[in-house]
Amino acid sequence: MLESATIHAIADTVDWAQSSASTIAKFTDAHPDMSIDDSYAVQDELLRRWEAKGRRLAGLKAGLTSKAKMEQMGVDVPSFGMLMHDTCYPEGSQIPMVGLIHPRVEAEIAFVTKTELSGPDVSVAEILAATDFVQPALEIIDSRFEKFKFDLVSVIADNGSSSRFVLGGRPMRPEALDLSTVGIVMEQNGASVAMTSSAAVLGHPARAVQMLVAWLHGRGRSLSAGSIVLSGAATEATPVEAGDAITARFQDMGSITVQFV
Ligand code: 0L1
Ligand code: MG
Repeated sequence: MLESATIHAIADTVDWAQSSASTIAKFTDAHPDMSIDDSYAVQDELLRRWEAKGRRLAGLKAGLTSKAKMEQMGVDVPSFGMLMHDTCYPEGSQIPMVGLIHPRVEAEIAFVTKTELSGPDVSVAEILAATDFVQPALEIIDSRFEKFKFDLVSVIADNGSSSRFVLGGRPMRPEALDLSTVGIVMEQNGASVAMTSSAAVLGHPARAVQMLVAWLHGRGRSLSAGSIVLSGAATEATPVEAGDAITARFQDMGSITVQFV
């Protein structure tokens, strides 16, 4: 593990880069021995600082949970990150480009839990029973690393590129649909840019929640009731610019539109 002073210094850099929309070099350039555990220690330090400033944790994100995303980013295991309450935008929002560097949009299925989930091996059935509702979501990711190039250790320290997220469409009870076969189409300015099925997320997006709960268990934690969980993008992320309108249509679950201004 890196020394605590180094974890704090990396958290300083991430916090500054995120709040000033500035790019930084990968952390592994300066710290080649940095580990994934170090990166999650950076996330813990970021959360400590953010909560001290009054920011609230709304939930957690699983990232890199589809083959398309893993191939796009050149990694082979998922990442987990924090969703802060003040980064949630309502459906139909105009999302300012100010404060963003080179954002990309992902269409995801969100889970909102109603009971606590804990343990090393919760089943998909247990995840669904603990889910209050599932809902279409957009995640706007924005890597703080130059040219969106990083390794797994660095991107986890950057809170998994978390930047903004939007919940919309139709909240549904999970048993009201087959979550493993939800068709998803993403449009940019009216043209289709991605078309996929929720199956691309580990065969069933609840498996991303399952992995998240197991990972939390390994850290002596649980997923509390009332958490929002983004299960990860089923497609590659779509780069956006000011003026772009993005609509994601989810079979039987409605659609979400946002505009970047
Ligand atoms: O939510 C995601 O899938 C992003 C995880 C981090 C990697 C990236 O920035 O694409
Ligand atoms: Mg995502």
